[in-house]
Amino acid sequence: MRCELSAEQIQSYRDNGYVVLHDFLDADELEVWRRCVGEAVAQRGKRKLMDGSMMEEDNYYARVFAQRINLWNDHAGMRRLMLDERLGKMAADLAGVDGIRIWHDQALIKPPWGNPTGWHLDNPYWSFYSRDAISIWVALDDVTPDNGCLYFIPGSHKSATFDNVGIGSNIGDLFDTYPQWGKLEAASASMKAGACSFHNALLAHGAGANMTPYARRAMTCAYMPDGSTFNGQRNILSQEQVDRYTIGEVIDDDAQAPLIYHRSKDFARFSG
Ligand SMILES: O=C(O)CCC(=O)C(=O)O
Ligand SMILES: [Fe+2]
Repeated sequence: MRCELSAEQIQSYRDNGYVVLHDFLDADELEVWRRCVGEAVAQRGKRKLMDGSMMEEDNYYARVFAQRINLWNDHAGMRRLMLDERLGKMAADLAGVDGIRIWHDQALIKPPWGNPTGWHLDNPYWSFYSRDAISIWVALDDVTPDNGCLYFIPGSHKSATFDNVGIGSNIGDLFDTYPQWGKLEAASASMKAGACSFHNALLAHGAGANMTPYARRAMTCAYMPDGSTFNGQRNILSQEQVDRYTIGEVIDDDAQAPLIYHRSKDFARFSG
């Protein structure tokens, strides 16, 4: 895994709200990621979350992608991959924060001839608000505009708010709320399998349709800066967790949102 980040890459992330890292995984690592994601997704069946509280619908959205969330919860190999401290350090360095927790991982598998992923922001859906939240998106197949690569509106993270604009089947609905972004050109992010991108969770992004007869597989993880507080939204939490937290309380439950990296010297949980 190539984890080094140059000062230019960090600056580019801060300016544009995303950065693409080519040659992230080598061929052997890519095989491990593909195998683990394949096993974990197969084992989930139609359940999006392990507890079955979110099931796959049979509609337009199910043909955007198969979404299987928090595979680190129920597959040992995914747990090893997702809890890797090196990923947390990359996210912390890009976001400019001290500590990183997993909010949720998710496999996003756009099926053959799959629908596009509408323009959206990530963080407004989550149970905490942060301008520094960040996600990694790892390409498990080569991705191009032909099969549903990501697109970003560079710099949009700077003027985004936390208002949630639901994601529907009109891919451009987000631009009704942010008409100034609707005049800008999007950047496509073609990648070879094994490359990855990081994007700010307030950056406008989407993905094209899959115009090929092959699946477009991606493994992603959403990260929460350590110290983030509950905002009252359920998102992936259980009703019991929602009832337990009060608004403004720090989300620091390691069973729900494990701390995978912290800059403090005494953080050595996963580095042995
Ligand atoms: O893979 C996709 O189609 C969308 C990915 C996305 O929205 C994300 O990773 O936040
Ligand atoms: Fe997203």
